[in-house]
Amino acid sequence: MAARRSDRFLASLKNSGSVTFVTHVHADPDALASMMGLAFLVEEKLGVPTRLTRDGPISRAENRAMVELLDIDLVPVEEVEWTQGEAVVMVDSQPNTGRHNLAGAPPIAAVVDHHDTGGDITGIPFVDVRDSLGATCSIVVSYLREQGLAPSGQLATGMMYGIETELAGYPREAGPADEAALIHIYPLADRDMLARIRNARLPQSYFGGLLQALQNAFIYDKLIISWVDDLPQPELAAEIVDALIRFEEVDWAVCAGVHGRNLILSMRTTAADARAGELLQKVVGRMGRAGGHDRRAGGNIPLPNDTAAAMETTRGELRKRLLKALHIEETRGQRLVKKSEILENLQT
Ligand SMILES: [Mn+2]
Repeated sequence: MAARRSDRFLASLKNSGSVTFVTHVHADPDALASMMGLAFLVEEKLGVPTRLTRDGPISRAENRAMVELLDIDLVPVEEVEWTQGEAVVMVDSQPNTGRHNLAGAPPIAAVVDHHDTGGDITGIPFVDVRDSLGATCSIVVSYLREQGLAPSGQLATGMMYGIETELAGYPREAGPADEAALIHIYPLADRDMLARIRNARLPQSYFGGLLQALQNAFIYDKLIISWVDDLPQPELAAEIVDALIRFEEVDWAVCAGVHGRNLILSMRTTAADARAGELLQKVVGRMGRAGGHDRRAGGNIPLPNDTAAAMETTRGELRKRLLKALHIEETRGQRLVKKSEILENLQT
Protein backbone atom coordinates (compact mmCIF):
# COMPACT_ATOMS: atom_id res chain seq x y z
CA MET A 1 0.00 0.00 0.00
CA ALA A 2 1.35 3.42 -0.89
CA ALA A 3 2.23 5.58 2.09
CA ARG A 4 -0.38 8.16 2.98
CA ARG A 5 0.53 11.81 2.54
CA SER A 6 0.71 12.34 6.31
CA ASP A 7 3.11 9.38 6.61
CA ARG A 8 5.35 10.83 3.94
CA PHE A 9 5.16 14.27 5.57
CA LEU A 10 6.27 12.81 8.91
CA ALA A 11 8.95 10.68 7.23
CA SER A 12 10.49 13.78 5.67
CA LEU A 13 11.03 15.19 9.19
CA LYS A 14 11.91 12.09 11.16
CA ASN A 15 15.63 12.85 11.43
CA SER A 16 15.14 16.44 12.55
CA GLY A 17 15.97 17.67 16.02
CA SER A 18 13.29 20.33 15.83
CA VAL A 19 10.83 21.74 13.29
CA THR A 20 10.22 25.41 12.53
CA PHE A 21 7.16 26.49 10.55
CA VAL A 22 7.18 29.47 8.21
CA THR A 23 4.47 31.03 6.09
CA HIS A 24 3.70 34.04 3.90
CA VAL A 25 3.94 37.68 4.93
CA HIS A 26 1.19 38.89 7.31
CA ALA A 27 0.01 35.39 8.18
CA ASP A 28 -3.74 34.92 7.78
CA PRO A 29 -5.97 32.53 9.76
CA ASP A 30 -5.43 29.66 7.31
CA ALA A 31 -1.66 30.05 7.57
CA LEU A 32 -1.70 30.37 11.37
CA ALA A 33 -3.96 27.40 12.03
CA SER A 34 -2.12 25.24 9.49
CA MET A 35 1.12 25.87 11.34
CA MET A 36 -0.60 25.06 14.65
CA GLY A 37 -2.09 21.84 13.32
CA LEU A 38 1.10 20.57 11.72
CA ALA A 39 3.12 21.48 14.83
CA PHE A 40 0.66 19.41 16.89
CA LEU A 41 1.07 16.51 14.47
CA VAL A 42 4.88 16.70 14.59
CA GLU A 43 5.02 16.98 18.38
CA GLU A 44 2.61 14.10 18.90
CA LYS A 45 4.06 11.74 16.32
CA LEU A 46 7.76 12.60 16.26
CA GLY A 47 8.19 13.97 19.77
CA VAL A 48 10.38 16.88 18.67
CA PRO A 49 9.95 20.54 19.62
CA THR A 50 8.40 22.96 17.15
CA ARG A 51 8.15 26.70 16.74
CA LEU A 52 5.88 28.92 14.69
CA THR A 53 7.01 32.10 13.00
CA ARG A 54 5.51 35.19 11.48
CA ASP A 55 6.83 37.28 8.60
CA GLY A 56 5.75 40.85 9.26
CA PRO A 57 3.14 41.97 11.75
CA ILE A 58 -0.32 40.51 12.15
CA SER A 59 -2.58 43.50 12.41
CA ARG A 60 -6.06 42.66 11.16
CA ALA A 61 -8.30 42.78 14.25
CA GLU A 62 -9.76 39.29 13.73
CA ASN A 63 -6.33 37.77 13.18
CA ARG A 64 -4.92 39.47 16.27
CA ALA A 65 -7.87 38.21 18.28
CA MET A 66 -7.18 34.73 16.94
CA VAL A 67 -3.52 34.90 17.99
CA GLU A 68 -4.47 36.16 21.47
CA LEU A 69 -7.47 33.92 22.17
CA LEU A 70 -5.80 30.77 20.84
CA ASP A 71 -2.55 31.73 22.53
CA ILE A 72 -0.40 31.25 19.42
CA ASP A 73 3.28 31.81 20.11
CA LEU A 74 4.93 33.38 17.05
CA VAL A 75 8.61 34.24 16.61
CA PRO A 76 9.37 36.98 14.06
CA VAL A 77 11.10 35.00 11.32
CA GLU A 78 13.95 37.51 11.03
CA GLU A 79 14.78 36.92 14.71
CA VAL A 80 14.98 33.14 14.46
CA GLU A 81 18.35 31.67 15.35
CA TRP A 82 18.60 28.64 13.13
CA THR A 83 20.17 25.54 14.60
CA GLN A 84 21.84 22.41 13.30
CA GLY A 85 19.50 19.53 12.57
CA GLU A 86 16.48 21.77 12.42
CA ALA A 87 13.89 21.30 9.66
CA VAL A 88 11.90 24.10 8.04
CA VAL A 89 8.32 23.51 6.88
CA MET A 90 6.55 26.10 4.75
CA VAL A 91 2.77 26.23 4.93
CA ASP A 92 0.12 28.13 2.96
CA SER A 93 2.89 29.51 0.75
CA GLN A 94 5.65 28.38 -1.57
CA PRO A 95 9.31 29.40 -1.82
CA ASN A 96 9.89 32.71 -3.61
CA THR A 97 6.26 33.82 -3.69
CA GLY A 98 5.20 35.62 -0.55
CA ARG A 99 8.36 37.17 0.98
CA HIS A 100 10.15 35.00 3.47
CA ASN A 101 13.14 36.16 5.46
CA LEU A 102 14.94 32.86 5.44
CA ALA A 103 18.55 34.05 5.33
CA GLY A 104 20.76 31.48 7.02
CA ALA A 105 17.93 28.96 7.39
CA PRO A 106 18.37 25.26 6.68
CA PRO A 107 16.86 24.11 3.36
CA ILE A 108 13.09 23.66 3.35
CA ALA A 109 12.10 20.06 4.13
CA ALA A 110 8.40 20.27 3.31
CA VAL A 111 5.82 22.52 1.65
CA VAL A 112 2.09 22.21 2.33
CA ASP A 113 -0.03 24.68 0.40
CA HIS A 114 -3.10 25.28 -1.79
CA HIS A 115 -2.16 28.38 -3.83
CA ASP A 116 -2.54 28.39 -7.63
CA THR A 117 0.53 30.50 -8.13
CA GLY A 118 3.45 28.15 -7.91
CA GLY A 119 6.79 28.81 -6.28
CA ASP A 120 10.21 27.23 -6.58
CA ILE A 121 9.67 23.74 -5.15
CA THR A 122 12.38 21.83 -7.01
CA GLY A 123 14.43 19.59 -4.75
CA ILE A 124 12.14 19.90 -1.72
CA PRO A 125 11.78 16.41 -0.18
CA PHE A 126 8.07 16.63 0.61
CA VAL A 127 5.58 18.73 -1.35
CA ASP A 128 1.80 18.66 -0.98
CA VAL A 129 0.34 21.50 -3.02
CA ARG A 130 -3.32 21.07 -3.91
CA ASP A 131 -4.90 24.09 -5.52
CA SER A 132 -8.25 22.30 -5.72
CA LEU A 133 -8.62 22.87 -1.98
CA GLY A 134 -10.05 26.00 -0.44
CA ALA A 135 -7.72 26.02 2.54
CA THR A 136 -4.39 24.62 3.67
CA CYS A 137 -6.13 23.81 6.97
CA SER A 138 -8.25 21.24 5.13
CA ILE A 139 -5.06 19.38 4.18
CA VAL A 140 -3.91 19.57 7.80
CA VAL A 141 -7.23 18.22 9.09
CA SER A 142 -6.89 15.28 6.70
CA TYR A 143 -3.38 14.55 8.05
CA LEU A 144 -4.62 14.59 11.64
CA ARG A 145 -7.46 12.24 10.74
CA GLU A 146 -5.10 9.87 8.92
CA GLN A 147 -2.91 9.79 12.01
CA GLY A 148 -5.84 9.31 14.39
CA LEU A 149 -5.21 12.54 16.27
CA ALA A 150 -8.08 14.59 17.73
CA PRO A 151 -7.35 18.33 17.82
CA SER A 152 -7.92 20.28 21.02
CA GLY A 153 -10.78 22.78 21.16
CA GLN A 154 -8.33 25.60 20.55
CA LEU A 155 -6.77 23.96 17.52
CA ALA A 156 -10.15 22.96 16.10
CA THR A 157 -11.36 26.54 16.55
CA GLY A 158 -8.31 27.86 14.72
CA MET A 159 -8.64 25.45 11.80
CA MET A 160 -12.38 26.07 11.58
CA TYR A 161 -11.75 29.81 11.34
CA GLY A 162 -8.90 29.23 8.88
CA ILE A 163 -11.15 27.31 6.50
CA GLU A 164 -14.11 29.62 7.03
CA THR A 165 -12.15 32.77 6.16
CA GLU A 166 -10.72 31.19 3.02
CA LEU A 167 -14.16 30.19 1.79
CA ALA A 168 -16.22 33.17 2.92
CA GLY A 169 -17.89 34.50 -0.18
CA TYR A 170 -16.04 32.08 -2.42
CA PRO A 171 -17.67 28.67 -1.82
CA ARG A 172 -16.80 27.60 -5.35
CA GLU A 173 -13.14 27.61 -4.36
CA ALA A 174 -13.94 24.80 -1.92
CA GLY A 175 -13.75 21.12 -2.68
CA PRO A 176 -15.17 18.03 -0.98
CA ALA A 177 -12.09 17.87 1.28
CA ASP A 178 -12.92 21.30 2.71
CA GLU A 179 -16.48 20.24 3.46
CA ALA A 180 -15.25 17.03 5.07
CA ALA A 181 -12.77 18.97 7.20
CA LEU A 182 -15.42 21.44 8.37
CA ILE A 183 -17.88 18.69 9.27
CA HIS A 184 -15.15 16.87 11.18
CA ILE A 185 -13.92 19.82 13.27
CA TYR A 186 -17.17 21.73 13.84
CA PRO A 187 -18.21 19.64 16.87
CA LEU A 188 -14.73 20.11 18.38
CA ALA A 189 -14.53 23.89 17.92
CA ASP A 190 -15.28 26.38 20.67
CA ARG A 191 -18.15 28.38 19.18
CA ASP A 192 -17.92 31.12 21.77
CA MET A 193 -14.25 31.69 20.98
CA LEU A 194 -15.04 31.59 17.28
CA ALA A 195 -17.64 34.32 17.73
CA ARG A 196 -15.15 36.46 19.63
CA ILE A 197 -12.64 36.12 16.78
CA ARG A 198 -15.21 36.80 14.04
CA ASN A 199 -16.49 39.90 15.80
CA ALA A 200 -13.15 41.24 16.98
CA ARG A 201 -13.31 44.88 18.01
CA LEU A 202 -11.82 47.42 15.65
CA PRO A 203 -9.36 50.26 16.26
CA GLN A 204 -10.25 53.84 15.29
CA SER A 205 -7.69 53.74 12.45
CA TYR A 206 -9.84 51.12 10.70
CA PHE A 207 -12.64 53.61 10.11
CA GLY A 208 -10.28 56.33 8.89
CA GLY A 209 -8.73 53.87 6.46
CA LEU A 210 -12.12 52.77 5.21
CA LEU A 211 -13.25 56.36 4.64
CA GLN A 212 -10.05 57.14 2.74
CA ALA A 213 -10.56 54.02 0.62
CA LEU A 214 -14.12 54.98 -0.35
CA GLN A 215 -13.16 58.57 -1.12
CA ASN A 216 -10.36 57.40 -3.41
CA ALA A 217 -12.15 54.63 -5.27
CA PHE A 218 -12.32 55.01 -9.06
CA ILE A 219 -14.31 53.01 -11.57
CA TYR A 220 -12.72 52.01 -14.86
CA ASP A 221 -15.43 50.16 -16.77
CA LYS A 222 -15.82 46.78 -15.01
CA LEU A 223 -12.91 47.45 -12.63
CA ILE A 224 -12.84 49.50 -9.45
CA ILE A 225 -9.55 50.58 -7.88
CA SER A 226 -9.18 52.16 -4.49
CA TRP A 227 -5.95 54.10 -4.08
CA VAL A 228 -5.15 54.54 -0.41
CA ASP A 229 -2.32 56.91 0.46
CA ASP A 230 -1.86 55.70 3.95
CA LEU A 231 -3.06 52.23 4.87
CA PRO A 232 -3.05 52.08 8.67
CA GLN A 233 -2.34 48.35 8.41
CA PRO A 234 -1.59 46.20 5.36
CA GLU A 235 -4.41 43.69 5.76
CA LEU A 236 -6.98 46.47 5.48
CA ALA A 237 -6.45 46.27 1.69
CA ALA A 238 -8.16 42.87 1.71
CA GLU A 239 -11.06 44.14 3.80
CA ILE A 240 -11.54 47.05 1.39
CA VAL A 241 -11.67 44.88 -1.76
CA ASP A 242 -14.04 42.47 -0.05
CA ALA A 243 -16.44 45.39 0.31
CA LEU A 244 -15.81 46.89 -3.15
CA ILE A 245 -16.32 43.65 -5.07
CA ARG A 246 -19.91 43.66 -3.88
CA PHE A 247 -20.50 46.83 -5.95
CA GLU A 248 -22.99 45.69 -8.57
CA GLU A 249 -21.43 47.57 -11.50
CA VAL A 250 -18.02 45.86 -11.45
CA ASP A 251 -16.50 42.39 -11.87
CA TRP A 252 -13.04 43.27 -10.56
CA ALA A 253 -11.88 45.18 -7.49
CA VAL A 254 -8.38 46.22 -6.50
CA CYS A 255 -7.09 48.07 -3.49
CA ALA A 256 -3.62 49.57 -3.83
CA GLY A 257 -2.57 51.12 -0.57
CA VAL A 258 0.68 52.57 0.66
CA HIS A 259 2.04 51.04 3.84
CA GLY A 260 5.56 52.06 4.76
CA ARG A 261 7.67 51.78 1.62
CA ASN A 262 5.32 49.29 -0.03
CA LEU A 263 2.30 49.45 -2.24
CA ILE A 264 0.09 46.68 -0.86
CA LEU A 265 -2.25 45.09 -3.41
CA SER A 266 -5.39 43.09 -2.94
CA MET A 267 -7.65 41.89 -5.74
CA ARG A 268 -11.05 40.22 -6.00
CA THR A 269 -13.14 39.15 -8.95
CA THR A 270 -16.57 37.68 -9.54
CA ALA A 271 -15.71 36.67 -13.12
CA ALA A 272 -16.45 32.95 -13.44
CA ASP A 273 -13.40 31.89 -15.44
CA ALA A 274 -10.91 34.24 -13.82
CA ARG A 275 -7.50 33.31 -12.53
CA ALA A 276 -6.85 36.32 -10.32
CA GLY A 277 -3.61 35.03 -8.78
CA GLU A 278 -1.95 34.45 -12.12
CA LEU A 279 -3.32 37.69 -13.57
CA LEU A 280 -2.00 39.80 -10.71
CA GLN A 281 1.33 37.99 -10.85
CA LYS A 282 1.62 38.95 -14.54
CA VAL A 283 0.50 42.52 -13.91
CA VAL A 284 2.99 43.07 -11.11
CA GLY A 285 5.80 41.25 -12.93
CA ARG A 286 9.19 42.37 -11.77
CA MET A 287 7.82 45.41 -9.97
CA GLY A 288 7.12 43.21 -6.95
CA ARG A 289 5.44 39.99 -5.90
CA ALA A 290 1.92 38.62 -6.21
CA GLY A 291 -0.03 35.42 -6.02
CA GLY A 292 -3.33 33.92 -5.03
CA HIS A 293 -6.32 31.95 -6.14
CA ASP A 294 -8.99 32.06 -8.87
CA ARG A 295 -11.03 34.87 -7.36
CA ARG A 296 -8.66 36.38 -4.82
CA ALA A 297 -5.12 37.62 -5.09
CA GLY A 298 -2.65 39.76 -3.23
CA GLY A 299 0.72 41.31 -3.81
CA ASN A 300 3.16 43.97 -2.94
CA ILE A 301 5.32 46.44 -4.85
CA PRO A 302 8.28 48.08 -3.09
CA LEU A 303 8.31 51.84 -3.71
CA PRO A 304 11.71 53.25 -4.73
CA ASN A 305 11.36 56.09 -2.19
CA ASP A 306 8.66 57.82 -0.22
CA THR A 307 8.15 60.82 -2.49
CA ALA A 308 4.77 61.58 -4.01
CA ALA A 309 6.37 61.39 -7.46
CA ALA A 310 7.63 57.84 -6.94
CA MET A 311 4.23 56.81 -5.71
CA GLU A 312 2.48 58.40 -8.68
CA THR A 313 4.82 56.72 -11.17
CA THR A 314 4.27 53.29 -9.61
CA ARG A 315 0.52 53.83 -9.47
CA GLY A 316 0.40 55.00 -13.08
CA GLU A 317 2.30 51.94 -14.26
CA LEU A 318 0.13 49.61 -12.21
CA ARG A 319 -3.09 51.21 -13.50
CA LYS A 320 -1.88 50.93 -17.10
CA ARG A 321 -0.97 47.26 -16.67
CA LEU A 322 -4.22 46.40 -14.90
CA LEU A 323 -6.34 48.01 -17.60
CA LYS A 324 -4.37 46.25 -20.30
CA ALA A 325 -4.63 42.85 -18.60
CA LEU A 326 -8.38 43.25 -18.24
CA HIS A 327 -8.81 44.63 -21.80
CA ILE A 328 -10.17 47.94 -20.55
CA GLU A 329 -9.55 51.07 -22.57
CA GLU A 330 -7.35 53.73 -20.91
CA THR A 331 -9.86 56.15 -19.48
CA ARG A 332 -10.10 58.60 -16.65
CA GLY A 333 -11.59 56.83 -13.69
CA GLN A 334 -15.02 57.81 -12.43
CA ARG A 335 -15.23 58.37 -8.71
CA LEU A 336 -17.32 55.90 -6.72
CA VAL A 337 -18.40 58.78 -4.51
CA LYS A 338 -18.55 62.17 -6.24
CA LYS A 339 -16.12 64.77 -4.95
CA SER A 340 -18.96 67.25 -4.60
CA GLU A 341 -20.78 64.81 -2.34
CA ILE A 342 -17.67 64.30 -0.20
CA LEU A 343 -17.29 68.07 0.21
CA GLU A 344 -20.98 68.54 0.86
CA ASN A 345 -20.91 65.92 3.60
CA LEU A 346 -18.13 67.81 5.31
CA GLN A 347 -20.09 71.05 5.33
CA THR A 348 -23.19 69.70 7.01
MN1 LIG B 1 -4.62 29.70 2.54
